Amino acid sequence: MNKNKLVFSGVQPTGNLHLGNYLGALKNFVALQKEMECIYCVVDLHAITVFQKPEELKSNLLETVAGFIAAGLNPDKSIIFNQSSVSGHAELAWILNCVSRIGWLNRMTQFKDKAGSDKEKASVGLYIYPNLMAADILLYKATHVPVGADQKQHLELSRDIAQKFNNDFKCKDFFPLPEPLIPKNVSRIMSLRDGTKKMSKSEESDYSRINLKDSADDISKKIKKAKSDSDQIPDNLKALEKKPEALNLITIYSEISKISLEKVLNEMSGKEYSFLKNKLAEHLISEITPVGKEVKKLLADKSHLLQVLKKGKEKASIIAEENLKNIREKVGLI
Ligand code: AQP
Repeated sequence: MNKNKLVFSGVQPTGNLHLGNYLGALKNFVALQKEMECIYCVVDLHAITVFQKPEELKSNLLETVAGFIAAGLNPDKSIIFNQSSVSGHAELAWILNCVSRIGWLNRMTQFKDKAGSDKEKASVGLYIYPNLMAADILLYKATHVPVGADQKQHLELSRDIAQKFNNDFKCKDFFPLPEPLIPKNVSRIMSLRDGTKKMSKSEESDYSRINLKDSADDISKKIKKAKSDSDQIPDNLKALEKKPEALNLITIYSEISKISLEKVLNEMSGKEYSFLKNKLAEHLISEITPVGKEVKKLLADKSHLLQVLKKGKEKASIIAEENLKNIREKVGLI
């Protein structure tokens, strides 16, 4: 266990966890807990930057914790808690709102994507979301952040904020500059309906994603209906450049079967996509449905999940309070 490295990452409780969260984040979280100290947070304050029905938010929170544990996170090894239970996240976010620059936030593409065409109507919280993300990471002085590629820009902003804080308050190396840990091949799993959009919890069509709780039957149907290509499978990646849906299916297959992309193309070139889809569905069913069953089992005893959150909050609070004391001191707050 490397004591000089600390991992922090968060997942929003905005709906069902899906294959993108699983391959882009959760699998990486599980692997890292063997090597480093890890803090995994259900970021409910991030979720409310877009309106959430209160009852749904509560049940999504528990469902996300169940997803963490079902995917293999061990609450005795990793700290698992929800963001709003440690008030230091909000306090540090305010301090960092005063360090971060409006020009920096104006460049964030996720705000543009999520706010859509009428950004005047988006919440202020959605706009300053990346400052809260920086606070989440810096509150624990985390050194490594496992995320999907969609979060790379926010993480770069966290580094800029950390650097500016260290410069402004003349405390070189006070905040470490957090490093992203982005999975190489599966940095971005795309929608099964539109290969140019990422697979997402809030996408309206359930056919756009594989949920961890999907049954074997759901998975088969969704993969069968997934957009692919009328041509046969090519023998090289270049030929897939303008075929994002086909590339997405091949990428998912490569990741889930642990066969390199090149090898998949070697083995499957000249075959119809229906052949790939059948094999992909088989692999997904054998890897994802046991996780989904475990999620359902864990949700049957909510007291266990609440206990995990309580214990995680206690451990996270100790680190957060100690760091906040020093942060207040640097800023000149009494
Ligand atoms: N499609 C994806 N491919 C790879 N990684 C992904 N992640 C999310 N979608 C994909 C990674 O999962 C982690 C948790 O993400 P999140 O739930 O906190 O927020 P998100 O990225 O905004 O996820 P969604 O599903 O798109 O949620 P909504 O629809 O509510 O906005 C992150 O590490 C993310 O990179």
